[in-house]
Amino acid sequence: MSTILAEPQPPKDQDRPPLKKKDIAADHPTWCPGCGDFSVLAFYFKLIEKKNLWQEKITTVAGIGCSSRFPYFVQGHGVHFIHGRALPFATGISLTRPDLHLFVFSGDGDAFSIGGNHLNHAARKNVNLTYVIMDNQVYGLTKKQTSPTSPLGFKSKTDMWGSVDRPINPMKQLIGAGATFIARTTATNPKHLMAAMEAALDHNGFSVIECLSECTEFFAGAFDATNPRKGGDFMEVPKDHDVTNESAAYKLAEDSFPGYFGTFYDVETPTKNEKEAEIIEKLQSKVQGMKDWEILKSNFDKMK
Ligand SMILES: Cc1ncc(C[n+]2csc(CCOP(=O)(O)OP(=O)(O)O)c2C)c(N)n1
Ligand code: SF4
Ligand SMILES: [Mg+2]
Repeated sequence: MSTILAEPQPPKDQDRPPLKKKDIAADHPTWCPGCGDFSVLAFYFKLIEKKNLWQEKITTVAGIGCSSRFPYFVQGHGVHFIHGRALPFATGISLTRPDLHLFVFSGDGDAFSIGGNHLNHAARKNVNLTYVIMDNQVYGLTKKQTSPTSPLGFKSKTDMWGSVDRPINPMKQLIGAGATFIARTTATNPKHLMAAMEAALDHNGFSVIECLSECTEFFAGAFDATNPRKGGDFMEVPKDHDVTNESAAYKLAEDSFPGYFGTFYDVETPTKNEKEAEIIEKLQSKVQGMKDWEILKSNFDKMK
């Protein structure tokens, strides 16, 4: 007599133990000792643990740069894409797989220099993803060139006599671009960094964090002025700041370096994901029951 064996069933979500760091950590990070990027990675792991996210529910995307090595160090789906092009690639993932938590990591060069145009468009379209810009005010991977956030007078391989170009103000740029959640933090303040990452993840839409992350190799001490342990001042966004007021956010961003830390702007508006899903649903109801070739033929007939 034959016995019919039951098909093995995947564990139900409520029976699955939450991931621990050892389940999510992949290769040992290859950053220089003391690099601020270690801290961002550590809090990414903590966030995944805290939010009970499993590997198949997250995707980590990055461009090129020291900071963009991120996906290699995460045991999960990830893409190390072209320099400056992480956001268009991630936009495709976000629109086709709205069930995933999508995180994109970039450096200041990747985000504001070669990828500056993509950043503007992903922000104005309000694509649902979380974007962390690890700003060290220098090109680290390529060994010290001036970046769009390097301060005036910064001596580098591209500006041996000191940079003469005014640096961009990341907060002003992001507000102007139309990002719907904008926060500023630093790798040396773990509690603040974790809170910023959690708030960004909880936001529905394009959430972006500028995280000051020191390059100990090519711009050591760049952020001492933000670190009370180094005699600096960590100035939080005032408690009465209205995060839904764009002009107030812009006013906060006008403060000179080291500036404020916290959430500058946070508003809910429909995402590109929601708007496209609506269009697709409407159109699908019109072609219900039709074969693919019939839909194509009807479209071609309309063009005649
Ligand atoms: C199309 C293209 N142009 C230039 C480069 C060379 N390149 C690699 S990383 C990089 C800049 C890295 O700086 P940043 O984005 O600030 O990252 P960091 O290394 O500082 O974390 C440049 C110019 C490249 N890889 N591809
Ligand atoms: S070069 Fe700078 S940014 Fe790159 S790993 Fe080293 S310390 Fe970090
Ligand atoms: Mg950089």
